Amino acid sequence: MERLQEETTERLEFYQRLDGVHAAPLWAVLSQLVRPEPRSRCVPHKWDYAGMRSLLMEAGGLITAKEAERRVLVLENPGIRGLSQITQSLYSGLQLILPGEIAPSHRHAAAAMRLIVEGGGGYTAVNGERIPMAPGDFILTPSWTYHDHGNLGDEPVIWLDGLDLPIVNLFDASFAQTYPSGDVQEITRLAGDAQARYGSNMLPPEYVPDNKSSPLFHYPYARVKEALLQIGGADKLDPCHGIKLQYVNPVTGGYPMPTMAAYMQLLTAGFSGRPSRSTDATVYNVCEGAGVTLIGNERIEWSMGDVFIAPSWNTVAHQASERSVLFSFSDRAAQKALGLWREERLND
Ligand code: GTQ
Repeated sequence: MERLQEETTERLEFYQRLDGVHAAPLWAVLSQLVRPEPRSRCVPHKWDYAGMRSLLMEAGGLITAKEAERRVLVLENPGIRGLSQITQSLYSGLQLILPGEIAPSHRHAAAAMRLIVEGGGGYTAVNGERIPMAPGDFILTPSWTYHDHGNLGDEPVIWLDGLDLPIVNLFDASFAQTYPSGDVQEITRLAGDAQARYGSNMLPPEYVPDNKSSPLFHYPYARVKEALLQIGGADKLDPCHGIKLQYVNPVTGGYPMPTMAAYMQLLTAGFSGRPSRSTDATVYNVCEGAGVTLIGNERIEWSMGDVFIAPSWNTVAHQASERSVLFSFSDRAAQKALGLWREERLND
């Protein structure tokens, strides 16, 4: 696939005429187009939480959440600057809501996942229900559902957003609307409603979902951590991933959203993982602990709150200097649905 043709003047003249009719010779681009294996333009990178937090606070003094609509610092992969993308397929950013603020209600075709990093008293309203936010909580906003955010507490609330915007835009399938009557959607359900209906290992009889996302919007950290610790005390660790669980849609047992997958993993103190690689570029957030992850040729040192990215098909090996919990998300759901996803475990 790496063959290069010798170009004659005759051929070059021909290519020029092709260019004039908006056509091009495949043989000149074939090896770029049909790659023998993934070679991402994205690079491994870490966004240091302390630095990003102070920039977010600065943003908090410059613009209100209401004026910004969403006061977010977009995390741009250094290999593809200017596209508002952290990977080829995903958008990610850090969002701040200050006490008393409101981020007005809107809906869009893009689906969002959120991992709360800091603060109590924040909430997201989805589907007529207010979902409280606590650090480590995983919260979903399915495609085309109205959502607004607020902060009823007395400290800043910060979370990591993950959206499938680049996928929606790849398909030129983006729609968005603001809520028709005011900044805040009408609350029609009691707090904990979705948790009770769909999050108790039970479902309403013959339940038929009305969209492709999990009807459960809130996966509290306390439960996830308890599960990880319980398994960690009993089981052998996976040599690459430690103790890792994936978030599920309770109706299907599958991924929580049609495009995105998300995970929480526990690495015991001193864990030194074997390298593996997969086709889904993965965004990590450090919920607890500290360590180092070797990604391709980069060495990424991380601690609580840091966000880092492992591009597609880069080898990833985690090492934890203390007991650590890592959240991660990727486009694995989309890749699997399309039959593209691959994984390889390497022996080191
Ligand atoms: O919270 O609705 O980071 O619409 C980017 C776009 C967050 C949101 C983002 C959004 C949102």
